[in-house]
Amino acid sequence: SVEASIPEPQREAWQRNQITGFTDKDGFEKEVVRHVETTLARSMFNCDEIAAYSATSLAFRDRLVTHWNKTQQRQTYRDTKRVYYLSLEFLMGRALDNAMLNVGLKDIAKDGLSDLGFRIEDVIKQEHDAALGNGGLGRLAACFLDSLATLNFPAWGYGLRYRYGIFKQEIIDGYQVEVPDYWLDFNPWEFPRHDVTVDIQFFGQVNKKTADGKTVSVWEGGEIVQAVAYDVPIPGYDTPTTNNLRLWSSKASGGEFDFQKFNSGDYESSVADQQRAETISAVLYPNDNLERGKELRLKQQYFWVAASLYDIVRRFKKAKRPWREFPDQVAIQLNDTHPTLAIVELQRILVDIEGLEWDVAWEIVTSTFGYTNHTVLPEALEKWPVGLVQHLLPRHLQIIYDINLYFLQTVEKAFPNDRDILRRVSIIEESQPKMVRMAFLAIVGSHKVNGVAELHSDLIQTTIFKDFVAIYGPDKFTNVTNGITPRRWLHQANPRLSELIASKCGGYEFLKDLTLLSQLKQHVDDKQFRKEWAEIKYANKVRLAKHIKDTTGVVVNPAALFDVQVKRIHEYKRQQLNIFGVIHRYLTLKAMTPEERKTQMPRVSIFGGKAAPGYWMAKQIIHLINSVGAVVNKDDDVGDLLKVIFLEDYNVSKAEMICPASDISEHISTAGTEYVYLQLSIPFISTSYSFVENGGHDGEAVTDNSQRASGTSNMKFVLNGGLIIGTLDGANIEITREIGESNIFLFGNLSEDVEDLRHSHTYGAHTIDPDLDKVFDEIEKGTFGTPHDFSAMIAAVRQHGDYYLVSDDFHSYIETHHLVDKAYRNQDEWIAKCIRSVACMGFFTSDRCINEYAEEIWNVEPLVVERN
Ligand code: IMP
Ligand code: B1N
Repeated sequence: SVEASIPEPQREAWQRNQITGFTDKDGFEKEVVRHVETTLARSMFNCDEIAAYSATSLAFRDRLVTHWNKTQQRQTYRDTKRVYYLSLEFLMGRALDNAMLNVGLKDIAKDGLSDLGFRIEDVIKQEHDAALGNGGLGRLAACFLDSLATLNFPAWGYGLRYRYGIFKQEIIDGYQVEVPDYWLDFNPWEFPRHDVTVDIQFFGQVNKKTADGKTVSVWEGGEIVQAVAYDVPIPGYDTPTTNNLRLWSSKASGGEFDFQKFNSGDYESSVADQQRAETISAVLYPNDNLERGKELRLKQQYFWVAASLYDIVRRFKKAKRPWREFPDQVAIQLNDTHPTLAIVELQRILVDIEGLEWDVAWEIVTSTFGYTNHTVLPEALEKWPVGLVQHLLPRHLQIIYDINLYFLQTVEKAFPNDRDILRRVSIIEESQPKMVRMAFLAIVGSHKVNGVAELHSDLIQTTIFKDFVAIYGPDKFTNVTNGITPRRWLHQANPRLSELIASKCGGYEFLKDLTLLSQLKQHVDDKQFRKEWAEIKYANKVRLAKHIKDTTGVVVNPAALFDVQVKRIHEYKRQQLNIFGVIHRYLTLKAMTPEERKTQMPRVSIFGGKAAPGYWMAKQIIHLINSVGAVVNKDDDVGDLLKVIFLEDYNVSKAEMICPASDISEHISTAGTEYVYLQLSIPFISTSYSFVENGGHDGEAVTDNSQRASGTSNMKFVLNGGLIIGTLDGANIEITREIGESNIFLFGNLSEDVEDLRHSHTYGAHTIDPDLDKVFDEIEKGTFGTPHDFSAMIAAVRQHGDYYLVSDDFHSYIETHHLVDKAYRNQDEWIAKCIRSVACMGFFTSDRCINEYAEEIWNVEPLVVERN
C-alpha cells in the first residue's frame, strides 16, 4: 500500500505534525495575522484591504491544500477511474468567496475580519477575476468543475494559463476600448509546479526507422517548448473533495535562453526565442464562437493537449496496468473541437512510442474520448489548412490521414453504392486549400458525441452530423442540456434569497439537490413570504443602482423595472433590436403629455458585454447604446421613466451582482437561416412554432448561432427570481417546458416564415416597420450624435436584407414589452410568477449535467473522501 512505503517512525513524525487548519474565529484570525506578518511581511500598521484579501485567501488556501492533498492521495490509492475535462477556456471569476462558502467557514471569516478591522464584502472585492474565457463555453467549464468536486468525482480540468485573459473593457466617449488584463500579479490560488514540466515539440520531420524488424515513424527535429504546470485547487461544496485544475504555461525549453547565441553576441535573437516560446500561453483569443485559423491558436491547442496527455499517460503508467485498461482508468471530455488533437496525440503515443498495434491503440483511443459540440453553424466549425498542420505537426497529419483512410474504408463497406457520402464525411475536405475538419475528427475519435440542449442535440443529428448518425447509429449521439452551479449563481450571488429559500425548503440541502426547490410552490400564496421575496429583489436592485451611480454617475430609481441584456455583443443576439426598442420608448414618452406620462411604468434598460476587438458592427452597437444613454439620461421630460445604462467590463463577478437585480432579462436572438430549415413540434408550447437554424453571413460579422445551442445566462436570471423575454431558442425552450408558458414572455416571428421573409427582403420591396422607420429617422436627424456613426446599423436593415429580421420582429417585440409593463404593475402576481419559476428550476443545475455525463458518457463513480 501507499503507507507501507514509508518507514514507521517517519510516518509517525509526519502524522504527529499533521496540519489540520483553522476551525474557529480565533484560529482564522491567527492565520490571517501570521500571513500578513510573515508571508506578506507587513503589519497591522500597513495592512490595507488588498493585504487583508491576500492573507484571508492564503489562510483558506492552506485549508484547501490539505484537503486537496488528501483527495489526490485517496484517488491514487483507490486507483479509480478519473475524468479529465479538456477546455481551452475556464471562466472562473473570483475564488475567495466561493472557497469560503464551499468550505463552510464564511461566517467565521466575516467575524474574524471584522475583529481585525475589515468588512468582508470589501475584502472579497479586492480579488481580480480569473477571466480565462470568452463567455458561455468557458463559464460552463467552470460550473462543471464546481459540480464535479461537489459530487465527489475524481476529476481534473486541463487548460492554458494565459498571462492575459479576456481584455478589460473601458468605455471612452461611448466607444469600447480594450485594455490588457494582466491578472497574475499576485494570485494566491495557483501553485507553480516547476517540477512538473513537459517538453513539447513543434515542426521538424518524420523519419521511418527499422528496429527488430519493425518499422516505426520517428518525429525528429523542429523546436521544443517547455510546458510548466500551475495547479488551482477546486473545492466542492460541503465536502472535503478538492479537485485540481491544471493550467499549462509555456517557457523556452531548458529554462533559459540559448547561451550559444548569447555568447556569440546574438543577444537579441536569444531573447526573441525565449519570448516566442512564452507567446504560446500569452493571450486568450478574444473571439466568441469564431475560429480565425491563426497559426498561434493551433500551436496553443497542441501545446496544451500534448502536455495534458503526457501527464495523464504518466499517471496511468504509475499503476503498471496493461494498456487495454486505459479506458477503464481514464475518461477524457473534449470541450468543443479545440482539444481534438488529443485524439491524434494519444494514438501517436500508443503507436509510435509505446509500440501498440494500430487497431489496438485506436480501440483504446475511441473508448477514452467524448466530444461536446456547442454550435451548429458550419462556418463556426473549426477547420485547419492541411499545409499548416503538415508544417507544425508533420507526424500528426500522417496519423490524421490514416485515421481518415480506415474510417472511409468502413464507410465504403457499409455504403457501397454511395460515393458521395465519402466526400461528405471525409475528415479531409477537398477544398482549395485542403482542410482538416476538426468536428469530424472529434466524432470519429470519440465514443460519444453530445449537444448542449435538447433542440440543439436534435439539430446536430438531423443536419451537420446526419451522415455520422447513419454510419454509427443513433446511440453514439446524445444530449446533455447545460446547467449552472447554484452555489455560485444563487447562494454566493444572492445570499439573502438563498437564505429565504432555505427557510422554506428545509435548510440548504437544495444547494446540493436543486429539485428540492419545488417545495417553494406550496408557499406561493404566503403573503409574508412574497413580501420578503420582493424586499430582497429590491435590495439587490439598490445594490446595482449604487454600482451604476458609482461607475456611470447616473442615478436610477430602484423601484423602476430593471430590464437587463448582458452577454457578448453580437448582431445575432440582437442588442440592436433592444436599443431600437429603447429609442421607440423614448420617442413615445416624448410625444406624451405630462399627464399621460404619469401613467407610464418607469424603466431602466441595462446593457453590458464585450465586442470582439475586430468586430466593427458590434462596436457600433455599443456606441449607439451609449449615445442614446447620453441623451435620454439627462432629458427632464422623461426623468425616471427611462434610463439607459451601459455597464463597462461585464464579467463573472459583475454578473453575480447583476443577475439578482433583474426584473426582466432579454434573450432575443434571431430565429432563422437561409439554408437549413427544420420543422419541429414542441408539445408543451401551445402555439405551433418551428425552428430554423441560424446562419449564412459574411465571415467576420457573425459566426455564432450559439443561442440556438443553449444559452446559460437565461438560467441564472430565472434562478434569481427574474422573468425573461425571449425568442424560442436553445435553453429558452426547455426553461419554458419547466416553468410554463405563462411565466415567460415569448415573442418573434415564427421561423416557418423566416425563409420567406428573408427572401422578400432580398428580392422584393422591403417594407420597414413604420415604428422602426421613425426610430431610424430620429437617429438620422442627429438626435443621438453624428448620424454617420450609425449608418451601417441602419443600412443593415434598410438596404442589406435585414438578415437578423430586426424589422420583422420589431412590432411583436414592442408589443411584448407592453405586456411586460402591464404585468409588472401587478406586483403581487409578478412575484408569484417569479417564485413559481424558481420552484421549477431544479433541472438546470450543473450537478444534473455532471451526473448525466458520468453515467452516459464517462462511466465513472464518485469517490467520497472522509471528513476529518
Ligand atoms: P500525479 O498523479 O503524479 O500527478 O499526482 C497528483 C497528486 O496525487 C500528487 O500531488 C499527490 O498529492 C497525489 N499522489 C500521486 N501519487 C501518489 C501516491 O503514490 N500516493 C499518494 N498520493 C499520490
Ligand atoms: O457554448 C455555451 C452555450 O450555452 C452557448 O449557447 C454557446 O454559444 C457557447 C469557439 C465558442 N459555442 N461555441 C462557442 C467559443 C469560443 C470559440 O473560440 C466557439 N461558445 C459556445 C455552452 O455550451
